[in-house]
Amino acid sequence: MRILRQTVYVVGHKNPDTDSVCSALGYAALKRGLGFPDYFAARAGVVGTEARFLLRRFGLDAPLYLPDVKTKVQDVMKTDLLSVPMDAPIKQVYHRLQETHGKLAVIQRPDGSLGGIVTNSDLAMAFMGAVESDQHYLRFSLRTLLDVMQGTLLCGDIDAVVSGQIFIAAMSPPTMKRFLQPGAIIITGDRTEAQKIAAEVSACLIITGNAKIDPEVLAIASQRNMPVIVAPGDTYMAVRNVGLSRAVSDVMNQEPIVFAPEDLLSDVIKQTREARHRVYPVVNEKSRMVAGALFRDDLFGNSGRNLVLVDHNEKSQAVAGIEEAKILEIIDHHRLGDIQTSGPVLVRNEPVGSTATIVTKIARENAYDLPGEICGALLGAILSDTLVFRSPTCTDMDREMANYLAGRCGEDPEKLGFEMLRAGSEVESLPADQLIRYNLKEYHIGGNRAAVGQCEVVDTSRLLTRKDEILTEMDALCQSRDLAVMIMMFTEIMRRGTHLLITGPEKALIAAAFKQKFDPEGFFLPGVLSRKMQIIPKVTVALGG
Ligand SMILES: [Mn+2]
Repeated sequence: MRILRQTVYVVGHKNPDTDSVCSALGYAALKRGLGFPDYFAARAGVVGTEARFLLRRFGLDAPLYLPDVKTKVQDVMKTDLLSVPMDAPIKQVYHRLQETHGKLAVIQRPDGSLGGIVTNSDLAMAFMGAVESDQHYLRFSLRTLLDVMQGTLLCGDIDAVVSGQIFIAAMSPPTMKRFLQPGAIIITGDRTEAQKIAAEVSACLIITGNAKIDPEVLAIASQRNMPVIVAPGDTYMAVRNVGLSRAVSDVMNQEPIVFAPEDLLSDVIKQTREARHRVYPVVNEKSRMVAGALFRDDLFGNSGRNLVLVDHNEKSQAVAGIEEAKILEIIDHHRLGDIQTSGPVLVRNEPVGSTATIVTKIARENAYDLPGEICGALLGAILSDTLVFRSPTCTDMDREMANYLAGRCGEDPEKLGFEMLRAGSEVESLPADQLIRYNLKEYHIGGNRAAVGQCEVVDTSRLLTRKDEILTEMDALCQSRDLAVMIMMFTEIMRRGTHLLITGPEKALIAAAFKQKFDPEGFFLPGVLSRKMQIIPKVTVALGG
């Protein structure tokens, strides 16, 4: 799909959990249903097994994968370009540029690849060059010349390409003989003597004013297979038209600076600081086909991609390149973090158990009936975030919206919830490096960085047999991301508690926050199920945020 500027992406956080995936789908569907066709669900990472189960169950496609939202050349380039073949006469190119109010013509080779570009100023320069030079050497295709001059070919091969010095036979025959070089292109009127000299030595004879040609002259020319053209208009017009019949490839810029559609706009701005051309062609890297053109005016002042953030509001959790994007709305149920916007934003943040609850609420406020399959996905998201209504984050509002959605999609919440959690617990078999990143969120607290991962598991003790391997990966992540602390939560819904593993320079501080002495084995916290409500506030206090 081609990415259009007006498209609005509804996107959840990195390492998207079920709520992020389904709320994005739900809110995009709601917006489209309310008459905004440009809203599309996106995701900043891989869909987890739990969300995959829901998508399969309700026959939904995963949101569009959006690894970053940095502005690319394809977001701002123009695609309605004038493109002409290599042999188009410059007269035609000039007229088409005027008609289309264009500033640029793209010259395409027969295979569609870029031959070069021509701007209005290139055309002007070509003329000035011709005026200022004392060499009047030209090359053109006979077919093109006839077309431009509206002339008639009396003899010669129409497919020929003619080249030579332009010579106006205005002088008397003896003077003409003195100046004329063999192989010239001669333009003259109804002057039989001059025509005759031309037929003997020149490369091409152009007779103006639709004048008659002497049969003897034509016989000589035919014998030499030399092109003879009769054209309307006076000699001045003929001379101009010969100049305008030149192929555009003769005057084009053959080696313009080009960019690819995927190039980052920020890189382009850096690279063009010196060159400062008015326009750059955009060419597909593989096919070499012309995709568009980037005008200097397009480089600046664009507001980036349009986003609605769901299920997060912190920069560290947002899709890469968020600083270049334009945030239109935030719909979330987490603490307010550090995101800054350039303009006012609609923010809807409610202390409920899931973003899907808020999305459902907005749909009902607008009296809009979400499609059944979207209701199923939103129900799954509420069940996932509230651990089937058992998390302390679960509110009456979550239950109310879940019951409404269950009625609309015909599912039993408890049954769907546990089926989904079972499908999601495949996470236990992931390699340790993937396991810790599976549902990981990063926080900037005070001047510190902290990361907290959470996995819902069926049997914590079985997973803890891999503790050493998991701690090694956690340590490595601490190092590479310069984290003050990294916490893994292994939440067991049946036992209604969470086992914590902690690494990082501030691990003892975090253990103390939970009234524990640090132990590499970690510790089990009965009743703790929620990262947001039961872990993050303590981490925030401990790290002095
Ligand atoms: Mn959520």
